[in-house]
Amino acid sequence: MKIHNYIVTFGSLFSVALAALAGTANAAIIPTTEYSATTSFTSIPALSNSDLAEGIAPTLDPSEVMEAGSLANLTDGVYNSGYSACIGAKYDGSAKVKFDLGATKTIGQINTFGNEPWSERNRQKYALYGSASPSDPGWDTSSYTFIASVDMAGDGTGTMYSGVTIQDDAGGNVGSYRWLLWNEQGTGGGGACYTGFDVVEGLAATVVPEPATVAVWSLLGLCWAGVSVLRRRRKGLAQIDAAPVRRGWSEENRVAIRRMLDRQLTK
Ligand SMILES: [Ca+2]
Ligand SMILES: [Ca+2]
Repeated sequence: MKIHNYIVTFGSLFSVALAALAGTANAAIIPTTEYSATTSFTSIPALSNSDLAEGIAPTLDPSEVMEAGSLANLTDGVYNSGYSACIGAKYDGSAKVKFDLGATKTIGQINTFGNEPWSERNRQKYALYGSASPSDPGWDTSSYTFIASVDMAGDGTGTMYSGVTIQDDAGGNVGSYRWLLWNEQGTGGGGACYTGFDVVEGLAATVVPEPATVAVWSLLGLCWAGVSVLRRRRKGLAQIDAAPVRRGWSEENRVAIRRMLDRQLTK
């Protein structure tokens, strides 16, 4: 590789590092949504049967009733095809469900799955809140930290399932919470039906360097690597220059050898 190419490469890496540095300022918890005719999604992680919410019993706001199904279908690790967990029974556009993870956990993703036993019921629309309180924060959203809101475009007609994944767009965690308050807000058809609520464990909350620190050290590392490569190249060239060069016979020697051979042959 020529020195010019090294300079271009270092320049590109420097730009990438600066872009990463700039990007960290805009990190946000962003929902991604998708309708699917089957349980196979392209942009939503598969339903998990080993997430932090698996097997726990969600509770419904005592002022609400189930429209159909059971909240246990949210945390059973399987896709349900019928009346899974249909909430918003009073058609008032709000039904809260609470999840207690038992202890504050680092959450990497929250993935929710809707299904459609009736038209439009797989359209997901809700706001999600979290709390790390050691005691039950109750049903008032103001006692929680807002995490994200979801309002799927379209009505999902013709598709059986819907998926939503809530993640940090910069690859970080969603947050550390014990309690999740899920405020389902209904759709045009009334209540919505869900078949999965996954709380996926995030990266361990150990000492994580600030993004800016990581970027600076990465840049220093790249510079050191670049200088080392150039040094090796220079050293290699100097060694070649200093090495003794094998030269051919001089004209004088050739003449002397020919004379010796001629003398031997004429004897
Ligand atoms: Ca699950
Ligand atoms: Ca289920």
